[in-house]
Amino acid sequence: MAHNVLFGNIAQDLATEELYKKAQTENIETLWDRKAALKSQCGFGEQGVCCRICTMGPCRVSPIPGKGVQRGICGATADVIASRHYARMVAGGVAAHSDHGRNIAHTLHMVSSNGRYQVRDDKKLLEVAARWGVSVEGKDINAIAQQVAEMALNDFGKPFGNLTLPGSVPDQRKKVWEENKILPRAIDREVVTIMHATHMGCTADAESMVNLAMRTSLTDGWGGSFIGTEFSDILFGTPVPREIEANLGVIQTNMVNIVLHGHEPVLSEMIVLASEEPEMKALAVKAGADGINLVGMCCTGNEVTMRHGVKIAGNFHQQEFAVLTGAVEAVIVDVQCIFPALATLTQCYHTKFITTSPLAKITGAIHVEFNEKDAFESAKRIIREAVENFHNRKPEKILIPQIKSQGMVGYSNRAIIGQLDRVVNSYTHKSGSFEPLAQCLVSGVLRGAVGVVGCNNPKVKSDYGHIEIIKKMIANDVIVAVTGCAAQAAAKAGLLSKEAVQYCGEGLRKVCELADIPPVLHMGSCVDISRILELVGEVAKILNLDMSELPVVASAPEWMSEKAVAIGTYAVSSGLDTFLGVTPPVTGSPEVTDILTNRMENWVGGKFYFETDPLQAAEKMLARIEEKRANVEKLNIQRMCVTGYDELSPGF
Ligand code: XCC
Ligand code: SF4
Repeated sequence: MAHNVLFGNIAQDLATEELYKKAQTENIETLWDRKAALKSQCGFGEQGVCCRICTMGPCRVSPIPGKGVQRGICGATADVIASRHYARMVAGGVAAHSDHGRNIAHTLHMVSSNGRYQVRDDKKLLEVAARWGVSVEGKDINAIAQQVAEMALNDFGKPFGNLTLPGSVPDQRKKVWEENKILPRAIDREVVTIMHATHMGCTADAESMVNLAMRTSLTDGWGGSFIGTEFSDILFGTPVPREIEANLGVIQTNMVNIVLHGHEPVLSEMIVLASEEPEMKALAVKAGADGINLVGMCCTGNEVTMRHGVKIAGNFHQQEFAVLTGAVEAVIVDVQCIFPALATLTQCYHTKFITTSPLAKITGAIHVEFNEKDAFESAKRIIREAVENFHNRKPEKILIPQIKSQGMVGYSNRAIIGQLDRVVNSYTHKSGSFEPLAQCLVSGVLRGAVGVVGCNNPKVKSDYGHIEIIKKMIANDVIVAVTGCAAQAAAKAGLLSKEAVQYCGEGLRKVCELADIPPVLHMGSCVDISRILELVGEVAKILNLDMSELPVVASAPEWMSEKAVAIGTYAVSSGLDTFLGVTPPVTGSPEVTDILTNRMENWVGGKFYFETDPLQAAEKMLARIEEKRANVEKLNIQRMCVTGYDELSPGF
């Protein structure tokens, strides 16, 4: 295997760089080597102009007018081909997020007072029950939970009517959706509609194709993902702020190290519970270790760090590097974002690679199926596999980079409101709302807000895009919410710590000090972008504006997955400009490019920006935020006596 990627060029964080060197010495292949081996990637694929929808093809058409083949065998143009491909990416992403949500709903349906799955957040359940119109009078908490779960499960495939939308969607936004015919119907129905419309011989009009994709994407953000987040909070607790550590340095020499990787909290929650059992600890000690050290990766990592403070080993690009430490007894995965490469890589070490979901079996992995009905026993079985593996370690192969950072996680919306309330005089300020935040935006103390989300992608040096953009935002008084692998990049860079106020502009620094928050708020996993939607929707409602009028934008600097395309599309459809640091495969179609980066704004008030240079992207984001500030600055909000925030809102 050729290792022709230069040291210093693969990742922003030094732990990964250190382990990449180890990989080179041991002649172990990583994603970077496989990327280099591909040499140049397929230009047709990259521009979205290769169609394989029927077997008359594959047809690759030329993106250059008048040059090369202009149409597929059926006559489909580059615009048709690229738009269909884009819509299928959206459908793939929506399916993944929403099926995750569905699984959580099924788990909620299993709650009982003496079982392993219980209602942990009654308050949240009652709020959610109200939204689904479930009457709670005289009902036992488990019965309410089951009925809520049933309502939600039925929403996935209901034959008539529209998605049950959360109350946070402003009326103005609903109107925009109605006018554009993108008010979503049932979740599964929209995904199926895309699969149908993109079938050979259906939609052959780019505008109409993108329109269908927009409607479908909304079932993710405001449907499947929303359900995923809310029901996880009911089942496992709504996150509260807590301090954590992040980066590969959280792996410990003298412990049984278990990496939890994937997305759904259903299994990982049980593993956390089971690992705390004295019986499991004793087993680890008997095996010669000091105990069990759970560490998280990707979104499963985000779920358990938000609720239990489980340390973050790293994000998407670090999954192989965790194994390369030689000190990981088991990588336990559920679904999504799992490299099949782990199967061969783990064979070079003592590490067990354990798949648990029938949806994500991987050749070469050990499959220990996780069964919710016997969740705790399944979890213990899986932990036992790891503990029994401890004695197989090869000390000469161990290298744990001593690199980690501290930071805060756990900023659910309830937690954010709690922080805001701490400094507010409760007799005038409606406590329990985002009002102070809205005020800070209006006064200009905060210039705006941005959600930085998404993956790593070897087209970008790992974490470089995330970190440059976040730093530029906070320096300019723009508060940042992060989720997914972007959140973990921020954690590793120390940007989730309260000390990160040193990088902030004056206004943001004051807000953070008063509310006792870091300038970059870890709001969870990628399905938890629903928390960001909820926050933006609620702030818009307070100001009686549409979401598209707020100085708020979204950014996915290093995205790679179909889920990210779904997210970007629902963010734009919700009115938020979305800056993509990796160009989506549509540029072979002048029309689709124009729709995404231009026409969409006329439809829904937001659009995509393709900008691969993070510094340029940051400039454009700030310019757009300043432009949108005009909408909030003209608001003549009655001055509210808000102690603490007073000095921040001198204009009121
Ligand atoms: Fe996966 Fe959610 Fe992307 Fe990370 S950020 S690589 S999708 S784990 Ni969602
Ligand atoms: Fe080619 Fe048309 Fe078939 Fe696509 S649908 S593979 S463009 S013939």
